[in-house]
Amino acid sequence: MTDIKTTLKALGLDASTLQKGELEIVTPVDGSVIARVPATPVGEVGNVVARAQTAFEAWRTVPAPRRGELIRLFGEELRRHKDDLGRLVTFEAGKIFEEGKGEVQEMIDICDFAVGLSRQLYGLTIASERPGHRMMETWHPIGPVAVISAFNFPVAVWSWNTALAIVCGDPVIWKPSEKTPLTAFACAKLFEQAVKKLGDVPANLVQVVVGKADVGEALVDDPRVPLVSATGSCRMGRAVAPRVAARLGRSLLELGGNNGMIVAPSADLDLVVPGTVFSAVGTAGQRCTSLRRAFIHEDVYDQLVPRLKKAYGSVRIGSPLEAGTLVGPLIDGRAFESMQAALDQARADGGKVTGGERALQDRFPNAWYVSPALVEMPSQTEIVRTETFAPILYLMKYRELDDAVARHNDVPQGLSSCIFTTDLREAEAFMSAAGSDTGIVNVNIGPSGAEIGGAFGGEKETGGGRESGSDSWKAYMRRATNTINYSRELPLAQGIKFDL
Ligand code: UN1
Repeated sequence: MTDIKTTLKALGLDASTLQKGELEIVTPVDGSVIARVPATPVGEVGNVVARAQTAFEAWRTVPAPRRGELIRLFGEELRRHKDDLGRLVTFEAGKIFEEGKGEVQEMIDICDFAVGLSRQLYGLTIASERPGHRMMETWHPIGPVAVISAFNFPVAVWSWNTALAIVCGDPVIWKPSEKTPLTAFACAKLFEQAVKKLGDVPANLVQVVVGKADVGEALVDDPRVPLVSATGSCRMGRAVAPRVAARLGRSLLELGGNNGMIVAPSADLDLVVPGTVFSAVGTAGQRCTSLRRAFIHEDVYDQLVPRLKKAYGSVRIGSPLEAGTLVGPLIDGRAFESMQAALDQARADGGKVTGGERALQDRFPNAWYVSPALVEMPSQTEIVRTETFAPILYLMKYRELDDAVARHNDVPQGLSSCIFTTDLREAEAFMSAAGSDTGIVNVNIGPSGAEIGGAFGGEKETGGGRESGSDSWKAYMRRATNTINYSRELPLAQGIKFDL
């Protein structure tokens, strides 16, 4: 398998220049240090924003379809480098190569979407109540957008934001997770290639800042950044949102999930088993959309649970760089500790744990591989209501659908959910106003692995933001309502007379 140096080189990065900074980049694959990256000095953030502001002033007047052309070229770079970037995601975030490539495919897809969108930034024409008047709305670029992204989707989530922001006329300042700056540098390089190919593009449309919370805070507090799009934990969102709100800026939050599944008596268990395994153990349970809670009807519980245990037993845990591996490592030792703490608490609450132990310790003493855990819970205790970023699936029984939906919704988070049923009434009830309260609600597929075409995000502590497809682009623009008088009179709205 190609090594890290070759991968970096293929992406236009020189490994030897990435050895001097204070931030140690550790690959979760084997726990070794693969780079040392300098943090952006906090005092430099203001200059970065100023450069983005200058770029904005030029970019906002470039016709949107031409802005789309830049994203089309960026998509071509991504197609060309899909394997290299996918592999770098594997090195840096530890997800299996197949999923690393999937992440890059997600970037390519959003680029295609954004190119089409660049000719469809439509506003409405609205009937005016006044004679000889016309009303319409126009969408304009809003300004520099800060994108704060998480380690688990180090490139795709950034690209959802960036592809849209760029066609909407906004430069991007990207603060990647301090665990995954290399993929950010690689994306910025590929973007630069597209800029060069198009030509006559303002500098600094995409800038990367690296660092810990202090760098993020400087960015978040800057009033020249009208929109902060942040993906990560609820804790991070709670730190970011009030700061942006204090300066009356906009934030777009995509925070934690605690995604549930209902397995109804009519469910096709041949779909439930693989659907569950992919969404609960894929990405080692480190997706914000990972399946964490299953409510299984008591009539099928005893059939399904042994099948799940069997499937879990056959899942191959190993280096994410090796073909055939389905479960790679956790991001770090802290993730392992919080997984173990959650399992201990679940046991104390009466849960029966299968799996969850450390794996491959001999081969990778400095990395954190685990066997995914199934936990049969007597009820939805506090630990089940908590998002633990690890492959833990809590299994619970239900009798009445209404009760299962109520328990499903009885968590602070509201990102994604699903029901497996072949009963139309149950499926519709789950998707109805009185059904699941999450932003993504699926039928007969798991809660993870969304396509880019839909709006992505969720309610409650998930933060309410929507990114990616549908009309999410509107978050990246400002809306102007225009009223045009083409008559020779000046009638006032609401019929007000104001005669001079
Ligand atoms: C995330 O984990 O932050 O729906 C994003 C999914 C992916 C994106 C997950 N398309 O699972």
